[in-house]
Amino acid sequence: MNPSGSGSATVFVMVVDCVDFDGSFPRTAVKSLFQALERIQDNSKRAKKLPKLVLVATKVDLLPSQVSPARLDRWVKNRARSGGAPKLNGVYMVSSKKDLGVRNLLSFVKDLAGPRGNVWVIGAQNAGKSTLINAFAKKQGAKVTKLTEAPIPGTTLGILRIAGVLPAKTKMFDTPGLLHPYLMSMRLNRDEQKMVEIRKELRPRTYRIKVGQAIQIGGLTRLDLVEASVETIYVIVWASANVSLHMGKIENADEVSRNHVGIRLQGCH
Ligand SMILES: Nc1nc2c(ncn2[C@@H]2O[C@H](COP(=O)(O)OP(=O)(O)OP(=O)(O)O)[C@@H](O)[C@H]2O)c(=O)[nH]1
Ligand SMILES: [Mg+2]
Repeated sequence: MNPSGSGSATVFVMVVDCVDFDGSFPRTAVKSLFQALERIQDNSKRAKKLPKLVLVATKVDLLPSQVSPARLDRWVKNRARSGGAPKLNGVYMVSSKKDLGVRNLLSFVKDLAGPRGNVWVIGAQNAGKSTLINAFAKKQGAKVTKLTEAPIPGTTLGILRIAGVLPAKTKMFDTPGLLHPYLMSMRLNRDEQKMVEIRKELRPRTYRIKVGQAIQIGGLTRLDLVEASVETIYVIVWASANVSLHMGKIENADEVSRNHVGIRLQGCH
């Protein structure tokens, strides 16, 4: 059965990076997309052609393995709702690298798109769009040119039509990632971006700090505990293992960063 009911639906596959959900969730694009969808919906004659939206949280292999799938599912839906995504046709957690959930997602997208649909893979830079399409192609055993995947945001520069993965008359497009100028990674150079990139399963690093103490997060940022209503607080840092952390007194923190940023405290020079 074709759930789109029309045989040719437009499907947006919105790819979000699990380990940087808020940073990779395309808020502005989602807002304008939904405003456009609402306008279409108001025009009841065209209601059948309503585009479909599938949210894909990718790179689940990087999350700590003890995170339960049900909890993750709830969390993703919550974050998406607060990010402004009202109605989703489907929510999928996948790993293109470890081939988790790719088959299910692909068959869902195929059903939604129907035999002559258009599938647009959209999302923030570096979210994992091209890698996901490559994983689709591999699943299909399609002989298509592999799309370029890279840890550097802004790898795909134009809209690319990918033939041979979905049925003949269905079109699938890879798109350049949307830019989030507020992301810290946008201010780093390529080497630094590679350094902060999360390549292995994330492990939390926990500190117990009191007022007057600071945690230096690589050369990226520093957290000073200036005031607290309790004696100590726990701080959990989720970052690539390549980003070294340092805890100490606030009064010494400037000196620590002067002496060690770029050497022992990496992530930025
Ligand atoms: N561990 C892991 N890494 C992934 C996964 N999917 C993508 N990546 C990595 O994430 C980085 C970005 O992947 P791309 O597919 O190039 O991302 P994109 O969304 O196409 O990026 P732009 O073309 O810049 O918009 C690459 O280093 C990939 O290897 C995944 O499922 N697991
Ligand atoms: Mg790409």
